[in-house]
Amino acid sequence: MILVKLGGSVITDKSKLRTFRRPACERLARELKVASADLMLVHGAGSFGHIEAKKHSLHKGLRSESQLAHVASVQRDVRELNLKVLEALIDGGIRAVSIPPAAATTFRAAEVNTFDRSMFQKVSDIGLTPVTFGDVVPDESMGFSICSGDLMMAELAKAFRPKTVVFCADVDGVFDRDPKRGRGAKLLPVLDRAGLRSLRRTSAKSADVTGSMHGKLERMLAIAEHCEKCMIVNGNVPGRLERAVSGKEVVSTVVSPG
Ligand code: IP8
Repeated sequence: MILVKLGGSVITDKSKLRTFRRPACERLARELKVASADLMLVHGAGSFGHIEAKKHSLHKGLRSESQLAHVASVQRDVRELNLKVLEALIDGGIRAVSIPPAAATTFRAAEVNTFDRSMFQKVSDIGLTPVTFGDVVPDESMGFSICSGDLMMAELAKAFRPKTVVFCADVDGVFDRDPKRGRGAKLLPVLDRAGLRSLRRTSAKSADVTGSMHGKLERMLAIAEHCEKCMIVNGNVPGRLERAVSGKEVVSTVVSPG
């Protein structure tokens, strides 16, 4: 099985509220179609989630009743994005069905408390492709919290031990310094724990309620324990995702537990 996350920065314009990048998503769907194994998919929320979630501090949990209208509208917005992603996937020939995170998962303190793999298993067993996504979810200690698509990637990786895990991002992989802040950054073909420790921490420019790049890489290192290969590829460059899901050599960073 191959587990893929379509990052919010690839399928949406993260700087413009609720802006879907349909052509990019349709191309990625076609690239996924050639996968050499069954797929499970996760997508980020991009500008359908992060901008409003940050504005109303939804990542901090229930602090005032006035947030609840925003919980409802952000949840609606990420469903709207999910429907658009499903459309693109189905048009590309993938038999995608949606499983919202809270249908299979309970949360406490913005972490997964319980995860039930059975819905993903059933859907996959009959030849469909499960698709889950970053969402606003009920939380046992915080009222509600944000479930990043990365949290779902971690649970799916633990439960199903995929052969390959692919994070489809808007960069070629991990660089020795931030490539968006000047020239001369070198792509790291492999990143392990020691490599991560030596990277300088930088903060993302755009609104992101699910943590820093460093935190995301920590999570990827944990995911890498549950699969043969965990990699980051650039979803904005045509053909990279296709090569990754076909098991071919591709420009990427392979995240390795070391
Ligand atoms: O884009 C975030 O999911 P992510 C979910 O996978 C929301 O980090 C609602 C902001």
